[in-house]
Amino acid sequence: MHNLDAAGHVRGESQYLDDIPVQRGTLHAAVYGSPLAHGVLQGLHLERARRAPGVVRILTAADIPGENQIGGIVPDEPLLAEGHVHFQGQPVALVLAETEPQARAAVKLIEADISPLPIITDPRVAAAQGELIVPPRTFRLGDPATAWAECAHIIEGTAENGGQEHLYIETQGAYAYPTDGGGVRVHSSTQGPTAVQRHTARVLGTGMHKVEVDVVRLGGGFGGKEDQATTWGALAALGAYVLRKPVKLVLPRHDDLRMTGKRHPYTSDFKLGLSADLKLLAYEVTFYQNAGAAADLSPAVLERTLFHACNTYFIPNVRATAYSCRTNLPPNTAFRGFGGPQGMFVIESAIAKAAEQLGVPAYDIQRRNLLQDGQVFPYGQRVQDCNATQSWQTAAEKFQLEQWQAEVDRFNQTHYTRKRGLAVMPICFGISFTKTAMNQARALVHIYTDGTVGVSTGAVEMGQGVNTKMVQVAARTLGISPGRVRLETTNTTRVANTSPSAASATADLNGKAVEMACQALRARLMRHAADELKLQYEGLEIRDEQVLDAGRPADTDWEKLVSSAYWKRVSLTENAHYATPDLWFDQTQEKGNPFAYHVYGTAVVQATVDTVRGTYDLDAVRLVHDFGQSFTPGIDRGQIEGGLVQGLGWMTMEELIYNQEGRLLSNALSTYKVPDLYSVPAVLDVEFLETPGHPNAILRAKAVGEPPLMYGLGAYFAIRNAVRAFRPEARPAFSAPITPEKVLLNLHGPLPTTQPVTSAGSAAVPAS
Ligand code: LUZ
Ligand code: MOS
Repeated sequence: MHNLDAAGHVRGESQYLDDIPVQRGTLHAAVYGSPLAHGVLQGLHLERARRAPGVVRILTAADIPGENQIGGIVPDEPLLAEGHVHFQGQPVALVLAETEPQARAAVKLIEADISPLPIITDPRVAAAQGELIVPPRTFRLGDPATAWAECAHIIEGTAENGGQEHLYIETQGAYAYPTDGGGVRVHSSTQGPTAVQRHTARVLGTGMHKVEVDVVRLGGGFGGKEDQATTWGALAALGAYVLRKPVKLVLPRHDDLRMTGKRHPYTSDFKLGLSADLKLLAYEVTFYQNAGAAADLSPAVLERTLFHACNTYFIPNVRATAYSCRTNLPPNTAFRGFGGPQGMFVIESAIAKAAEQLGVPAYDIQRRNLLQDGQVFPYGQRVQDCNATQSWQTAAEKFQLEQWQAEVDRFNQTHYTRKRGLAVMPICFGISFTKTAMNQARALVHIYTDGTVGVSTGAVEMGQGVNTKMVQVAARTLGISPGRVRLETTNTTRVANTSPSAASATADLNGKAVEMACQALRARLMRHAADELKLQYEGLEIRDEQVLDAGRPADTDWEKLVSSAYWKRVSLTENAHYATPDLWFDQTQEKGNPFAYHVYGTAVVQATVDTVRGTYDLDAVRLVHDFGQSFTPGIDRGQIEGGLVQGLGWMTMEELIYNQEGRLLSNALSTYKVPDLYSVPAVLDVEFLETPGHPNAILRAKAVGEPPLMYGLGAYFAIRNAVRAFRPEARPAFSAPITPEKVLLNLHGPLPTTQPVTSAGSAAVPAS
């Protein structure tokens, strides 16, 4: 089955927020953001902006009828700044005008009196000053303190990664209008309709029942709209509520880049102990997360870093500590992988450093320490149905790893201006929201009297193909053609209290609810058929829209059956609730069973470095991935390709640069480089691992959204290996992204004697 959206996208017919017809009288909004990253807000000069052409009203914190608070996990984030500003671009005032250009022009006439306060951009500085978002957390297994004595080798070091801009093609935005009875309807480009609803109600000082949020689809989310769509939804709703007029707020790209949070930069210290035969015996790691100016989702991201601190390796003695550090940057947020990639980059760096000190290939260490059934993760969950070794061996055989490495070595012996590097990147990713309560979903299914079907869920279509999956689940379960099924918009009045579409779990959670609703409807229809046709219920089934009795066609089909059920007053609507079984987590012990299952896979990455210029090509990525029993292989392969390339970009070229004043310098696509078609490896080979899938996965097709991003880490290590093939004494810092500038300096620059501990995990440059 093709992706339902494919034709509409290609023809430009698919509806996004900006395609919703604009009602007469709609006002257009633009946001005035703080010009300084930290200070006391003494006063606002709005007079000139108020007199500007087309301006109808300017709203500030004082106009908020309810609570000026949108913090999801910690209540530390005002919708509009009040008293203090904490990051550059923090929303301070909302201009409402007759046209969008008028609103944006008026914003430029606003000035603020701000007495500056000291600005922190570096998470280690924040931690040293006690600026923590939440208390630190530590995951423990065994006892590293005593294990060091048994280690033949102990490797210590530092690793850091930069942030990452989501760069969804559709920027943040919302369109809100007043509804009958004093409510408001918000069309929002959000992954979390309920989050927008909840915070809008809070800001307006009304009940959630008066706020309806509707989502057709997003032009990309990647985590950037899991929590941070709320600001723009609530601002548009505030305007609509106060003025009783429709209000549209769509961020221009430049505002979106500078005002919204991104993937968290981290800087981390590691200590890894190995036995003489390269078994990992002990690991201590401390993560400093650059959270930005408010909590947002940072505590949850931090937690997932700890969950994935050992990637796909068993280490019997672990102590992993994580600090969420408050800085004066825009609050960083969810981004595909959600802290997992940051944790995995550190253990892979530690292994790479161990390999180079011991003079062995990193893959010798990786291979000897893969997880196996019966072992235990540091967070207490038992390793079950583990495909780590299977995926590694399949990759090693299919891609002839040893010969491949030998070819790379031969190439390097005979070439000087180009050098090659190879890296293996195995992954393990836990599927479920780490907050157990969020692992629930509902579906509402209507069968209409003509036999067509409408399905509503809490899933948000953001290009990942979840609507196509939901249609497949409904059609398969009911035994009818997918052409009869329509996926409705995601709407809080049809499906309430939803979790955001996130954590790779959306198809599983919502799909299970759809499956349950459709199973109930099918059973009800089969009972009705049994009554009508005087047949045994047990022998009845429906396949390809034909009712079968003990495998032979009975005297009714889908359409006739539905119609007759209606006339006999049988309910044709079902609402189902799904909650993932057997999940729990005890935060006082940091132990539990947080994940429904894990996804495994192994990628091999080859890079070629131009040793004169420092530029490089990613020649090939060949990977074996555990899809379980995929029922949408085209969509799932697309998720692998997209996630991988997003990971490659983060590791190699996407470099967020804030200056010491907390101003984003890489604030446009001329200064922030993202992968394009030419960055995609010439060879991109995706092999489906033969596995039975998992019963907690929808139709045994395992979650596929986030895991592939982490294959991209392999690019960092492949490039690093190529640099060292040219200059064996080079010790490139474990500092991602490994841009061509860094490669060039490592090829020809001075050799650092010790690895420098630098700042924010995003390159810091002096204020200009
Ligand atoms: N969001 C969240 C997520 O709230 N909890 C999670 O565990 C998660 N994981 C991945 C992406 N988003
Ligand atoms: Mo996401 S990082 O699953 O919104």
